[in-house]
Amino acid sequence: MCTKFSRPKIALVGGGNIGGVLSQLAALKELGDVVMFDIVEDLPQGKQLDIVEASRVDGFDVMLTGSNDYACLEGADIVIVTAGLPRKPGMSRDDLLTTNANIIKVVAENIGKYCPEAHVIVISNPLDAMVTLLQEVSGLPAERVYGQAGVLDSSRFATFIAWELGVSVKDVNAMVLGGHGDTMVPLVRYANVNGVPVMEQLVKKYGSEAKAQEVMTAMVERTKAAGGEVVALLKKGSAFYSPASSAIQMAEAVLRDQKRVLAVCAKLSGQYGVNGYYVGVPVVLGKGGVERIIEVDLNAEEQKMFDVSVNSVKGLVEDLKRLSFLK
Ligand code: TXD
Repeated sequence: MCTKFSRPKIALVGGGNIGGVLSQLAALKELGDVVMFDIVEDLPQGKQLDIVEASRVDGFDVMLTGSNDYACLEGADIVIVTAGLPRKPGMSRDDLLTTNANIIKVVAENIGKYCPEAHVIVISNPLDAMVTLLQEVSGLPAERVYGQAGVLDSSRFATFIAWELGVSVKDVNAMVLGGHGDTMVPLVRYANVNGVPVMEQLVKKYGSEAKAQEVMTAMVERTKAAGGEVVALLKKGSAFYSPASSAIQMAEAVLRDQKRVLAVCAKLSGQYGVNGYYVGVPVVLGKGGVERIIEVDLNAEEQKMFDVSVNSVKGLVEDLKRLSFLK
């Protein structure tokens, strides 16, 4: 049975590794009541019961339920989608395309049927292609369907910078644009520690432009490969704590109308010279969803990297068309 509560309703489609952490974080922040859907019988019910039974200890006052029936999505204010398979060592995100497209298509149909007024945050990989598919099949407007990748990729970049400079990660601002793949674009020129450019600090630290550049390039490359680094260590499955935290930051921005400026996989309509494709860009995220897309001035080199990234997203979308998932 699915109960409709008066608090915001958060629906999680997928009750695996990321789904579990999403539920616990949403509860700890009291963002709303959480219903978790999964096709595996009893799994979402069991996970939700486990998390909610700590409510007295953690002091959260929300309800968590699990279901194997898509009807539980009814009335959701926000849906976070993690359904699908994660990568195994040696796999690229794109290797998941057909398998996860089959799953996302069904998820999208049910979102369109049961909660067409909801916001949807897609996490399933290959991210840019799955968001595109979910939006087209569900029929929800683009400003309410977006993907999580950039918040995590930016956080990874910021973490490496903080470690390198020996400063609090809280003072590091770093952003990663483009698709969620090997072609993502960490914005080196804009990375700063409380306003002071990171490159400037690296040059001071190492006393040479060349060495500073070498250190920065290593951080950029580690950021691009960070998902794979975790996959290789875990052996089974991919990162799940950090993607969950990142999506919860987005959900909070929407539910509490925070107007956060976050790197989000959003549908562009001419910005950055791109029309009709989902790509990671900074947006203002609030109760209207993607309320505004922020256009960062890119120099020729950055624009070139961004275009390469957009082309890889276009390639995945073409594949989805070829496989008849998209029109
Ligand atoms: O930043 C990002 N966007 C990501 C994305 C970072 C890391 C991992 N990312 C991707 O998220 C990953 O490549 C996967 O595609 C998803 C979910 O990762 P998770 O680690 O949570 O995978 P699990 O633990 O395998 O959970 C997936 C759940 C599992 O419980 C399945 O039973 C369920 O999805 N599943 C379904 N749910 C609903 N409907 C259908 N058809 C279905 N099929 C499987």
